Amino acid sequence: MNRFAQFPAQTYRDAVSPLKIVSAKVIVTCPGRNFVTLKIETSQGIYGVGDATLNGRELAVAAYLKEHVLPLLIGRDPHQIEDIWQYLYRGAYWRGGPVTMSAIAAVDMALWDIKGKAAGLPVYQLLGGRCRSAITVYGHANGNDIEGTLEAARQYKDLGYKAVRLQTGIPGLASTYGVSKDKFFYEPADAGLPTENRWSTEAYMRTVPELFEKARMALGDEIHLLHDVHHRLTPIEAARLARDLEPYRLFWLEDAVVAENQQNFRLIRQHSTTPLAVGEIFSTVWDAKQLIEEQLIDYIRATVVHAGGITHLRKIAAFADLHNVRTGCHGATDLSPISMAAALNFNISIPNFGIQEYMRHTSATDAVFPHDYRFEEGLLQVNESPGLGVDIDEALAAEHPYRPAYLPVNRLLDGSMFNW
Ligand code: EZ4
Ligand code: CO
Repeated sequence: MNRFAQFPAQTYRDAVSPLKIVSAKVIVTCPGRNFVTLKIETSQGIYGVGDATLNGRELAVAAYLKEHVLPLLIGRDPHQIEDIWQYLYRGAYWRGGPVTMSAIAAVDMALWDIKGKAAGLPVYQLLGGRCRSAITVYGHANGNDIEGTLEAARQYKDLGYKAVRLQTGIPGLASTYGVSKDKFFYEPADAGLPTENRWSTEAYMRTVPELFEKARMALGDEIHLLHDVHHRLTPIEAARLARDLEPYRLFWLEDAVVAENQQNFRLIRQHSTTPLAVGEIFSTVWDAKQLIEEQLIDYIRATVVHAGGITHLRKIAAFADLHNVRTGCHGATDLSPISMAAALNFNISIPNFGIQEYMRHTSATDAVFPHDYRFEEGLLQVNESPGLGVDIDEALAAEHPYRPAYLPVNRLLDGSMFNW
């Protein structure tokens, strides 16, 4: 017998099912802010949509998809989600990174959408069904000063939110992360060239504990309070802030330090019991391996669009579940309603869901992306329609052409470049 005999020469482009991918296109639209959407069409008229938005670098992902991914999809069986994922990930040779993983994510979402529509089931049913009745979300309360932030937080409480993130302007700084011009719709990518912010860690460290002390007094013990440091502290500074915030029992302290060096989080852990969240900019499980394995964090913020789609996020979540880490998917407005729909189908199907970030899209965005999910009393209800329960209105999308928009950059008071 020939030891080197091969399996039958099936080409994996051949559809196992009768369904075939016949066309795919990338749609860039700016209904108030930029979104990149992938639409994959099949031989049986079923199509799927995926989000490929990477804030401030949108056209890089659009080009990656158009030039290097779409030609590889035509003729494939859209049901082969895992194989297509592996083909795009391993097959590129150049693994990972936000551009590649956002492109793969868009394909993955669109394929799950197609599978759901072909089966006549919402995607979460294909992922194992419901593990909970609805998805707890947190909103963003912010103000130019502590009083303004508390006022916004009261409004979220009145809307039924069970969790709210608090960010406040810092005395002495003209602007900072998380404080919006329009109080309900925060969009940091606000200019054709990056806006310059100035930063003082000292001023920030003085203000935040006072914010949370007053917030507990004003809002009570019941509501979950969260805060995003947005990568601006060193490990020892973060350890001190996390310790100073302990009396106010935060749900989490997010992105306390830059996570490129995963062991940064050890020092914070040694000094504080404030729960830690990180990972909105992670692309793969490898960005979080040590963080999860050593239980250095409590919540992993990796999200469906920037971390390779539902297929890869499920693996991250399963790995996290082994280590008592829950999910807390990124859900800012730069993630389109397609990402939100995918995240909700994912969240409802996994055992270790923690919380979902939810920033409202503007009505212009909602009109371009009609969707079935809905907010009720601090919870998001998931679609019961087949697939992801979200669509793109292409005619409307075409009325909003792309506009260059960058995230801000951040400098210390002496002018040194810093993390935004
Ligand atoms: O700054 O999505 O927790 N949410 C965040 C976001 C990010 C934006 C960047 O595009 O940190 O507001
Ligand atoms: Co964040």
